[in-house]
Amino acid sequence: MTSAGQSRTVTIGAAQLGPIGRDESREAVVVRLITLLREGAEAGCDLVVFPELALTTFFPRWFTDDIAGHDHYYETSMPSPATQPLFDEAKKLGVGFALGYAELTEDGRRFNTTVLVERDGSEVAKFRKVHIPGHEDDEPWRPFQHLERRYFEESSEGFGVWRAFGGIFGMATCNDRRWPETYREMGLQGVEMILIGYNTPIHYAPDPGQNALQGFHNHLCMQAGAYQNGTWVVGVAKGGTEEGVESLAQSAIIAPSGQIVAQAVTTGDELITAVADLDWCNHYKETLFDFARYRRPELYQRITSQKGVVAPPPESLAPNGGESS
Ligand code: CDT
Repeated sequence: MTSAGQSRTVTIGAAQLGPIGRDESREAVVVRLITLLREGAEAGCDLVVFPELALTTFFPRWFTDDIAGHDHYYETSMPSPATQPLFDEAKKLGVGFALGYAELTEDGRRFNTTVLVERDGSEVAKFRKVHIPGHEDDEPWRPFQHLERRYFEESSEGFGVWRAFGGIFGMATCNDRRWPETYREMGLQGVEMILIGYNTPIHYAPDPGQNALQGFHNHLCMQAGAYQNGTWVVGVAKGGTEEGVESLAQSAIIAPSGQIVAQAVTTGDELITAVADLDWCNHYKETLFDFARYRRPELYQRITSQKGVVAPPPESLAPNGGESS
């Protein structure tokens, strides 16, 4: 509640998707999206959030010599003839949505993009994924590949926020959620709800010891980001076993306290909802995380001036041989 006593609430739906097969048409997927959207409308949702790359299978798991070999997985316009029915239905129902897709621009650039659309059908913004994980080149030793760095360019647009749905909204995509800078960049712009779609394979080839922790790490980073910035976070999976690859589900709606208030229980198409009070953010933004009062940016210079780790010199090179005086 605000001090004046009115509450600002957004009824939010996280529309988790199960697998999308490589031969499944966009038209068939859009039917699934519309089913979830209608369920959201019945539940009173203002906004329904779909996952990353929600129109096709997760194609970066396959190598093609020529990058254009995967062009058919990209959208060259949004809406497109195949996605127009989703836009039309959302406008008719008065429900906004966020939709992740592969974007191929007119000048041939490839981004992992999310579009945010208001309840009246107007586009609020497009967000292009900033942190692109995985690898660029063929690595056939892996049971499956994660070639996002071959098929997508890193966005240099950063993390914007937009006034929409009666609050301040931001977006991030999958791997972005693991980086604290993602949330803090938006936190410093007063964000009140961050929408995040993800495709997270359970098997992590470079270090399979992390496999069993995928669910823990997913919630750990989003809950921390929510709490440390006093914001709602909506994490939405494309989960289940897609083309033989098992991916994490566990979509979650997280309050500014860091608590999970709704969580998916299946690995398939499933809508979870919550009534999000945006003024709850202020309990954190105006107390422990009163940035203007407590932050010390003058002591955080490395965060923007340095990319990799610069460790102290080895003890043998230290002026006093590493002995503490
Ligand atoms: N889609 C996406 O960004 N997935 C990554 C997998 C990392 S493993 C290469 C993630 O962070 O969940």
